[in-house]
Amino acid sequence: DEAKQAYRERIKRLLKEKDAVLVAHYYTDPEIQALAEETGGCVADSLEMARFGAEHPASTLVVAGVRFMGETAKTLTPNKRVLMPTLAATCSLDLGCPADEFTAFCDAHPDHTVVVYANTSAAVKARADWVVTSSIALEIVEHLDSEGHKILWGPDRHLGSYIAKQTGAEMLMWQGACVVHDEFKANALFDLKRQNPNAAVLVHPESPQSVVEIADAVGSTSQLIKASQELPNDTFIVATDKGIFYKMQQLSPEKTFIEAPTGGNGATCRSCAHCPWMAMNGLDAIERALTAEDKTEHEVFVDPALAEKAMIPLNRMLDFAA
Ligand code: CIZ
Ligand code: SF4
Repeated sequence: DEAKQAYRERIKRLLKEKDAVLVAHYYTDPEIQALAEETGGCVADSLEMARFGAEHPASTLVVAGVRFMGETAKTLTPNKRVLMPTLAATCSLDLGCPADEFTAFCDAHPDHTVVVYANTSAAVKARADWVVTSSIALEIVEHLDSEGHKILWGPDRHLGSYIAKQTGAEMLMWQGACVVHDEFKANALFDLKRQNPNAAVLVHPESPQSVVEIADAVGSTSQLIKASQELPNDTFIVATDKGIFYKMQQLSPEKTFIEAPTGGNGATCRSCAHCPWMAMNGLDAIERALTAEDKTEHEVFVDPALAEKAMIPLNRMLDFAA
């Protein structure tokens, strides 16, 4: 509508004026992803967001996603200004893994190699030997396992169990979960699959094991998008944040995408397959981030000493992925 069009025009102009680029996650709302694409920014998973931001020449990155993504951008490019629509956009995995408690867990198991998921604070990353995103976690754990490492994993227990099962690696597990993916229900998904016998089921491994077991393809956001293009099915049931439908539908306009069921017919679901923190990245918030005189609610800072430590396991991942 008109008000949104006006927002988009103003944001486009502001991005140019401020030498800024918009980097958006697949789970943000469709209009945010479209705006990032239109303005020469990117829409990606957290690994690609980090890489894109680090390589882009703009002096300011506007990170539309959640806090840890902004912190990662700042850690990798301390010389850039990193703004977020709101610093209040957090993640239940990050919240559920406080640095002091996680550090104590690591200290209690000094013979373990510490591998943490990207969905963590810079302080948790600073205590890790490796950072991984879901698109590269399997390969990195496989590599570490083959070298005989015992692994301490955090924070997502479902992703950790999935990786342990796939690789056979011995993994000590922090017990975190994602409020979105944890809500997918295997029984209801099974019923939905029966009603749609031609549909392929795509599942993100932050989902419970019972849901992962029903999947035709399991993977990170970018891997699930690829599967939606490559599998021959005309219909897909998708168990991840519904923000991802924007890209899937854009790449395969002729296919049908159905949301996987969350808790009790929607009556008891907390998130309904859309991350409440990703949803905070509205057009209004993006404009505020670019115009606010006082950037307290928008600018990401990471303590330089912490960033120096967090950079090591982050770069290990980026080098491994390269
Ligand atoms: O669930 C998330 O926050 C994901 C999938 C992040 C990512 O790796 O892109
Ligand atoms: Fe965190 Fe889950 Fe939201 Fe991703 S979808 S940011 S893992 S709460």
